[in-house]
Amino acid sequence: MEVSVERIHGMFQRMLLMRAFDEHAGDARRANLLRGSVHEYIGQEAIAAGVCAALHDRDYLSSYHRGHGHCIAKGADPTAMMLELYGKAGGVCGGKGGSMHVADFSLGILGANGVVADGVTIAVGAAQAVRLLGEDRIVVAFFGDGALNRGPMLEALNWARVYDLPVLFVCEDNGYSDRTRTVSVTGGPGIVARSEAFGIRTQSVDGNDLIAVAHAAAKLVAEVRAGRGPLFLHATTYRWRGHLALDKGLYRDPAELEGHQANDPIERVVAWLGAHGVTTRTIDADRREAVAQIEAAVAAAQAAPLPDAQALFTDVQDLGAPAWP
Ligand SMILES: Cc1ncc(C[n+]2csc(CCOP(=O)(O)OP(=O)(O)O)c2C)c(N)n1
Ligand SMILES: [Mg+2]
Repeated sequence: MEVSVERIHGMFQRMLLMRAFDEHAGDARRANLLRGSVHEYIGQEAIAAGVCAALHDRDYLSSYHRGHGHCIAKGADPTAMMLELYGKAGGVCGGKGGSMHVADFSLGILGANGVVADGVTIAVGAAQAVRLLGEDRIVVAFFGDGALNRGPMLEALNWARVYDLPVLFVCEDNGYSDRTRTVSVTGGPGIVARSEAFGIRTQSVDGNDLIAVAHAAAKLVAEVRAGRGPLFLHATTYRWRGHLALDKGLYRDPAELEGHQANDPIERVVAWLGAHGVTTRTIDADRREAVAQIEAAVAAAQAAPLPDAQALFTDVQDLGAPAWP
């Protein structure tokens, strides 16, 4: 299944937006301009871009704590996301969710999630609903390598297989679970063996190679759409920043990071696009456009008002009387 140069170019533009968004988000958190946790996606952009390009607007997506890239890749508005990170009115969740809860139900984005592996159970629940309602959509669950060591993840894999649900599981294997090397806390032969143990066909891909991810995802998504799910994509990658914005990453060898930075997924696409007739001038314009778009998003977020105090009582689970007078 060939993916056109034009489509790869579009995915590349989304990757530039993700990079610019998280460069700002991380810096803003370190400068205490934002509250809460911010987990940067820098270095992993090819996975979200390649997978989401295979999805339709009506397809569902669930994410995890490193969730900004998935939302941008699925088409969420970076300005509404930035407003959310700044806790402002007009944010995708009304400014009440922050980085770890970015969501946009109108685009099928069921949300980032701060509880490791729990987004995967939400994805499987959504897939069960799709099946029960006879709807024509599929679900993609993004999660990290650390999620494979939590019970809910294993229950989700099992349930999806038992009911043959239309889910594509996408593991972004960056080698770390918080500040721990995942391999040092994982029993058995590894992630692929684990998903395959549930009878779920699994494909591995270099997650820093957009072209490879896009081709693998196009094929797997088409199979899930045709009713051959659930399937599993294992994408190897590396995160450039600390686990979260305030983590300086002192537990890892700087040479390890430098080695991975030389394997920048964005620069790899630049080389590929160049070899396929896209000019340096066009690429430079793309880079400027992404930065300008994020700068405009930041300016809008900084200028926007905080939510109205009454908003404290909306969108919360208990719709009864306020807990205090
Ligand atoms: C149930 C649960 N346990 C522990 C944590 C703390 N925690 C946050 S992220 C993380 C590691 C996640 O690693 P991985 O899934 O590989 O994602 P990555 O951060 O590498 O992208 C942990 C242990 C949590 N958020 N939820
Ligand atoms: Mg990880």
